Amino acid sequence: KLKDFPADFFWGASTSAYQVEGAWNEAGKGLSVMDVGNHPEDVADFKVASDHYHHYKEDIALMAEMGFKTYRFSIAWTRIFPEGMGKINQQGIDFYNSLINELLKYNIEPLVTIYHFDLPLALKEKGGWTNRDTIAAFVNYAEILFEEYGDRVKYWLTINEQNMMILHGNAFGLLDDDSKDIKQELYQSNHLMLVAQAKVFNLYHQKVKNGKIGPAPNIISIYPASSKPEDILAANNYSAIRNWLYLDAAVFGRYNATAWSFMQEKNITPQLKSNDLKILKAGKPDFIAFNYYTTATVAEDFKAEAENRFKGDQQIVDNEPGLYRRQQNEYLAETEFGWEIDPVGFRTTLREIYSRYNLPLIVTENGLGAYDKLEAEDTINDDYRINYLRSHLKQLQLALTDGVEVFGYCPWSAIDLVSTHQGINKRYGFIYVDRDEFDLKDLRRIRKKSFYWYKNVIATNGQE
Ligand code: BGP
Repeated sequence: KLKDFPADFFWGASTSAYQVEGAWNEAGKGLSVMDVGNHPEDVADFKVASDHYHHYKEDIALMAEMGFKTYRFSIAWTRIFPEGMGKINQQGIDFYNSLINELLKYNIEPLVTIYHFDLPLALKEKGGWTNRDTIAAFVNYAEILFEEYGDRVKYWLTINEQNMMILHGNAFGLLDDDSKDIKQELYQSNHLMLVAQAKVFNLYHQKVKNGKIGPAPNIISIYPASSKPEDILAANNYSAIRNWLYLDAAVFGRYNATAWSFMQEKNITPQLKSNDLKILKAGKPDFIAFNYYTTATVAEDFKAEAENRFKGDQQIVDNEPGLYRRQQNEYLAETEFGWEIDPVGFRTTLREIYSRYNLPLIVTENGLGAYDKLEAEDTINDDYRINYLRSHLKQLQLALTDGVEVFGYCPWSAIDLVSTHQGINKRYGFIYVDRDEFDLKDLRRIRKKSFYWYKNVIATNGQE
């Protein structure tokens, strides 16, 4: 018999500041790396995005209409500290006060990501995460957020998808493109982010007694391409480097041996200061948030005959010479954007995380990017999205039945927003935003078919 979703389950959805807010240079906001990044020319940048900055009341009213219990959003570091540190921008503080109060008006619990890819440009210019001063800047920024909003925000996420920022080469603009040894600098950046995160866990627990904080990496099950022992070893390598490195550091305060020896072998071990490991150990999360879209299937590296279908970013993420190479999974269907769809892998992933860390879990992203079509009478028939989410929820419920402790589900995304590398027409939302890549039209909000479906999911606590 299936276990019911807990009565106080956090049904909601997610967004991030630079992808949804727009108002990129308004109200005292400073520039972030996302505002100035090498954006592909054929897709929208983040300057206007969904203009949530000016539409947030309307957007939150729509979330309330769906019955959201929680809303996961991120705070733009550069609205609070235009230069990353130093002078505070009061207009930025005020904006998030209004947004949080608007949510509370509808009894929607704010779930706040402190840092979602949008490193302040001023910090990047001083070396970004390769500069130890960025640790202090991040801790100070977090401390201001706890002081300003900690009375009303009870759930915090430190860093969104730190693992993707490291594994995607320099796709998130952390470093200068001409940096000497990108991989080494990325793993150094990774280390400083881990230390900064641990400090923030610690600080939060000292300062605030009745709230919770956790990390938010992207975690997925990794399959071996065959039962060949070398392929199984490849999957084991990839899991250690892609998934567990980040969560082991966050939860246990240490690097796992496989990840560490990988860094040694590639000559990219971070420089540790004597206190770093102590700091890592001292900071503990209260829960684990994670993002899940798909799984990955890998083989041992030296199969020349295995044509690699995965290009661009994914090639960087999923190929590591000598250790693993991504393959297509012949059993899985794909989205229009070539992402494999794997609901069963969601259950496996939930089990893997829970059994390794034994902490409560919340899903902070899961969803399907598609070219939605606005049809007559303002309808969007996104049955593909409903099917994707329904099949994942089914597996989530099976994982609950397995005994995995999950306290919330926040698909990506609450409302259409600009994809990190693929523009506005790769849509994920329950709410359509009427604009194109380069024609802003009127930015009208329109309820998709999935909007009504999700409303019913929430109203029936997952029964539908
Ligand atoms: C995650 C990010 C989100 C969002 C999402 C969808 O990696 O945390 O910010 O972008 O993926 O990805 P994409 O926009 O590339 O389709």
